Amino acid sequence: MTRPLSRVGLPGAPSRQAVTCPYCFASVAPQRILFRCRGQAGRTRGCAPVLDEVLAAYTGSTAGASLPPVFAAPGRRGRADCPDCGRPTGNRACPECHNGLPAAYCDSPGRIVALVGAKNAGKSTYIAVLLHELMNRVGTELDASLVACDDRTIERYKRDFARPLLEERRLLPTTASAATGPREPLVYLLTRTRRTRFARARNDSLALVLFDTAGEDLRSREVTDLHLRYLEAADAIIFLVDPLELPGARAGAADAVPDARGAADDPDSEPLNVIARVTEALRQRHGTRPGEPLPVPVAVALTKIDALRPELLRQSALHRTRSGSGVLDLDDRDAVHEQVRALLHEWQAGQLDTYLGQQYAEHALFGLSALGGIPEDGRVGTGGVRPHRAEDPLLWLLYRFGMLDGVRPGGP
Ligand SMILES: Nc1nc2c(ncn2[C@@H]2O[C@H](COP(=O)(O)OP(=O)(O)OP(=O)(O)O)[C@@H](O)[C@H]2O)c(=O)[nH]1
Ligand SMILES: [Mg+2]
Ligand SMILES: [Zn+2]
Ligand SMILES: [Zn+2]
Repeated sequence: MTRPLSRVGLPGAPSRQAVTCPYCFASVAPQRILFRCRGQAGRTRGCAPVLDEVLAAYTGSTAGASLPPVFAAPGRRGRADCPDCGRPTGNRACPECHNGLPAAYCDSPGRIVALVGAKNAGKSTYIAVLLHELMNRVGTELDASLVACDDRTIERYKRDFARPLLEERRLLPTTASAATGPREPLVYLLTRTRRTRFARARNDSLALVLFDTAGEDLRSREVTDLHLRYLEAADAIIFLVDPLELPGARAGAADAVPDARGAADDPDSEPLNVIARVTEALRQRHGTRPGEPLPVPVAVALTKIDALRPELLRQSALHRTRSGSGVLDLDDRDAVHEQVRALLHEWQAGQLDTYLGQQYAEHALFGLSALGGIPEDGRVGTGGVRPHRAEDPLLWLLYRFGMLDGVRPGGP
């Protein structure tokens, strides 16, 4: 089974490692990170805002790009004095795209989690629900706060995810290709307070960078440049698979489930082909030889398990709810992994499991439902959004990153 990665680079041990910008995915040496003047505040004098053209080019709009200037400085303990107005500042910015880099992010190299999957796999729905769970129930369970790193993330999460799906209960539209407009990741800092018996409370941070890729953009080999950089920068992958798209799984679908509208007769959108393209991108960055497994942990989750026949899941690990005690239950983890593996083989999708085993040092299988029920007429089903095991892949990744303990309730 799984062992946590070494704690190298995690908070506590300040690192001089390069920081990957969560917005443009450039790898930046710490001494190259810029400072941004804090500007005027009340009666305190400081630099006036000016249009930051680099930032405006990144966001594709001048709105919100009028800010006090950035400057390069050696800085001490993350602070420097503005050369123009003399005010000290601790605000940091990426030298490539000028987006703000939170101090906690610069101190602890962010973990970038890439979320991928074919068209219609359930990615956008999953992002909406996962973030909501982390801000509420799961956040409370883990003693973790999830804070957006910029105002655009807050606004876009509300406008494009939470309001339509969670408030108005409308299904989300198909994500438009990045070719039709600039796309930006949602950037959050997840901070966990850990209280151990002997040590004082300690905070661990993880940057959660979610980029809602359009399934359409992962169809072709010419994945856009930003996608490629995103995938190359990923420290972990969550790969979503719609079980109803798997060859043998239709028979396992509940009667109420309409025919799949996604990949059915498009080989480029088959889960195996999508993950193969992602794997190629990762290999370029890691420079591994073809036979060598990639070190990036990959969580593969079957989405929409509410749409499977109830008898497929009855009395099974997937059907249970997690105990929810702020640790990863490794017995439960093994049981779910084995059950999903068995389902994949039963559905003539064992190839997927075999391929992942060959290409990645570690992959873990999951089954989840973001909505908790079959939607009707473009709307969430009558009980509202009731996620089931949606947080499981993330909990496993936290465990792999050394931010969550694993226990075996049934003994070692
Ligand atoms: N039954 C069920 N259906 C779901 C669930 N999540 C998503 N769906 C269905 O799958 C459809 C596609 O979900 P999206 O989240 O838009 O999929 P996507 O991967 O973002 O698709 P693209 O943006 O086109 O790449 C939704 O409109 C729902 O009909 C779920 O948990 N249960
Ligand atoms: Mg989408
Ligand atoms: Zn200044
Ligand atoms: Zn950047």
